[in-house]
Amino acid sequence: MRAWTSPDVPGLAVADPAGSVRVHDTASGELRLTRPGDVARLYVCGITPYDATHLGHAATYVAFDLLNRAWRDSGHEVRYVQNVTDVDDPLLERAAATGVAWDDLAERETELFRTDMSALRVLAPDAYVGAVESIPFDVELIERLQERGHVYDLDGDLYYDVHADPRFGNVSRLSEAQMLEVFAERGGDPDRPGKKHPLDCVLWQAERPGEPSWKTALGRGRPGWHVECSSIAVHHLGHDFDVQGGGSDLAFPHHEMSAGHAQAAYDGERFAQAYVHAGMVGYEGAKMSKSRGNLVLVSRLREAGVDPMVIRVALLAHHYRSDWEWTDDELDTARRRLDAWRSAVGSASRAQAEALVPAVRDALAEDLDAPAALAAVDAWAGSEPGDGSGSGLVRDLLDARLGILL
Ligand code: 5CA
Ligand code: ZN
Repeated sequence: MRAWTSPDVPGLAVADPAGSVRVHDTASGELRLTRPGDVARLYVCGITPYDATHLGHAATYVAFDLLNRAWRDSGHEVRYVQNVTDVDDPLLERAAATGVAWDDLAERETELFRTDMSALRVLAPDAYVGAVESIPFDVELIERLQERGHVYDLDGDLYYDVHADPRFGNVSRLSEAQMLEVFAERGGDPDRPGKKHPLDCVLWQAERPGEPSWKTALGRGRPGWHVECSSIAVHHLGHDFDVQGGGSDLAFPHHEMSAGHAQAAYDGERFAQAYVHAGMVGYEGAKMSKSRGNLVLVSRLREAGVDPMVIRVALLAHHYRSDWEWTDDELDTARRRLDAWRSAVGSASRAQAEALVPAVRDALAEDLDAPAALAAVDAWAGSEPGDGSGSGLVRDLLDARLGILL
């Protein structure tokens, strides 16, 4: 599927001597030094395109954009893969409820997402992959699971035996009791009669009347949600890639199951080295979510004339891992900040710029601490004006590392 066009990223005239990034890994509960090989490999779970991009989505994609930019600035080539869940229950339900064809809805909202990501200067993935176009890879992975005896049939639907992967539970580090508390609200069906274990999840759903289906070696049907990300990641990145990312609501069941499928199908080969999760953005007292409808949409703000760089600064003002609540004064604060930077940049001295470079890099190297990076930029903007010899470097730094165009 077509991605969006990436903005250019300026190379910084000052090399990054440290060149390493530590991120919080949910699976170990610790900060982990990422040690990408020649190519850093990143998978970030993409949208389910049944409604427009809200600020929670945007915050998550901006967070992983910081990681992408940090790796690139420190000399790594990055291979970035993102999916689009362009067929799944919530999309089909919304399409039916609004009388729109499911594929038209998916295409329309995916296109809006592309426009929003471009406006926010989020670097595009190298492979932007739809669930529908990946069905042959899902089938291949499910067949491997079948050959290893990890799949059972329930009235034509294929279920995954959740204990097939001995490392089950290691991603989210939840007890099975805790898993059961959230499984149903996150797409699971713990109470379906006939399942061998309540946490088993569907790999392949047989054709239902009125729903789209595809004819495959598994029969007519459509893939379950988790296998989509297992097969796309394995196909486009291989096993043991550097970072699997998404919002914290994906740690369980989605990332746990995706990892389990890929590990069980490939005889225990590790799926990803680290699992990184962004906190949830709330609004009006609850997690911002398409299903609840308490949304602040990026596209609405843009239509109202808000500078996308103001939105980006507002998002970066919160550490990616924290849960936080959007309030209407976020934009004013961000606008004042950006105005101060824009009026100071013309008079940055070379010495000030050279001091700001490591301050921003060091903040981001330590678990993508954007608020600390922004505080360093504020401190520079509030210092004595210089001769303007450093303005190019400051502009490049904010552009390359923070995605902010002054
Ligand atoms: N298509 C699946 C992933 S394969 C999906 O979760 N789609 S989504 O549209 O529901 O969410 C897209 C991304 O935004 C996910 O990483 C999700 O964790 C994140 N996200 C959703 N709501 C919020 C929120 N309120 N705050 C922060 N991130 C969020
Ligand atoms: Zn996913």
